[in-house]
Amino acid sequence: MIEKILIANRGEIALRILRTCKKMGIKTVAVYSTADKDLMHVKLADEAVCIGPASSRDSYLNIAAIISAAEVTDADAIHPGYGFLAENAAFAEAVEDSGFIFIGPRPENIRTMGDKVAALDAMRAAKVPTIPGSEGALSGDPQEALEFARKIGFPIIIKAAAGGGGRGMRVVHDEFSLPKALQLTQSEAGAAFGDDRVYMEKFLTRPRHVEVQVLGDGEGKAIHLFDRDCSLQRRHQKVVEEAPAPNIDSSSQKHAFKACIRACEQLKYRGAGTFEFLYEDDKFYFIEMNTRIQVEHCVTEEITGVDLIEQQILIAGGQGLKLKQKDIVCEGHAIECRINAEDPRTFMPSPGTINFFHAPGGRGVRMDTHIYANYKVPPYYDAMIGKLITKGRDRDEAIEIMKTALEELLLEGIKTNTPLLKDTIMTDETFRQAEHNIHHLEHLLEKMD
Ligand code: MV4
Repeated sequence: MIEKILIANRGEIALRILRTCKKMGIKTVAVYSTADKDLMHVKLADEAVCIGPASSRDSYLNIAAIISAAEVTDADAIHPGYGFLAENAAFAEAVEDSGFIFIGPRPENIRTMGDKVAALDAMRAAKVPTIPGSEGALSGDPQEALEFARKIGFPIIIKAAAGGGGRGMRVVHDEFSLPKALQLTQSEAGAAFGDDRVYMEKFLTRPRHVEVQVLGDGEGKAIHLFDRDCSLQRRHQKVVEEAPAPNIDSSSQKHAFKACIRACEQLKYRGAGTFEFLYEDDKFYFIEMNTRIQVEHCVTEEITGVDLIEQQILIAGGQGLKLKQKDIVCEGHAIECRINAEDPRTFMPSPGTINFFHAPGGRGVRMDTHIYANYKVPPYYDAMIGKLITKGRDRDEAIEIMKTALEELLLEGIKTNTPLLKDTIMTDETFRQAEHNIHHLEHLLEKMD
């Protein structure tokens, strides 16, 4: 039984986890850096431990400090949230070796999904559709690479096995550029990750980013909780997400959902996970699996009514997965806007004191944020200060509620991306028709200036 959870994170997700702990009658331990003593969840937690200075390297990424905090407070389990140590297999291992429950997958599954070559091997074994490519690491021989590329057809993309989330990849358009591109991607990967393995895929030119939420019991049973579209992004930072993914071919979708469940069953996957796909011409292609709760989990909660953090805690506590696939129904449509402390035109971070804050509300509106009036956004961490989520009977209604909610969101003292969300994105005809792909927002921003 889990009676006390240490929350190894900060900001809105730390508060999100704390809320579910309170609902479940579980005691909470907040850990915080010296720059974060005024965080809302630190005030609300049963106990709070300072784990180091502002720099995340010395606090939120300090494994020894976090485990010490769990020891002195006698916590039973550690929830890593997202980012920081959430997908660090060595952390999950250290947590378990110290006698605590890691609220997440087994370290071995985290490690497999961190190695994109191993992840693709696991997916092919489970018959999850992948992009035509080298099916394994390239040897580094330019002749071998050229043969793969000719078979697949240009353009191709070379990706680092240790990369992911847009790091360590290079698009190649012709045979002439291939040898240099191969060498560069390899040496950059070696320098950045200490692992120079790379692989090749056909480059899809106008895909959507569609992902599937899953829950596994760790013993070979798993369910899916439908999909999300996260195509609206800039520089690999998602800006707007929604669930379910609109305009998806229903037969391809059924196959993708079944394949995700099959993969979880083969891996004996434990807890919450996300299968990321590129979706083009009515087909799904697996690219990566995330072994954590994600920022955008809220839109899935809104359409299914499932508290995903609660499910993570129940599974980690050994209560298994009580939910059956037939219990999971998709109702309505949800949209999430990420609210960032940044200049809406230049995207420069805008930390500082929030002089005034009014959160939007009303039917179909949820705002997950840790901010409050006179809170000072520190300059040391991610610019995301909250998420505005709306839910409607259908996509059009969710968008209309979002427009009203964005107008109602009042925040003074720092710059935020609210004007971009309200005036540019929610009124954009391509977005409103759900005809956008992963490049759309960047094209839209180019046209603006
Ligand atoms: C791709 C691709 C096109 N073709 N792979 C970028 C992040 C990483 N998760 C994988 N990424 C991509 N892989 C092939 N074979 C295009 C991207 C990509 C992308 C994917 C998802 C969301 C946003 C993106 C932005 C640029 C490129």
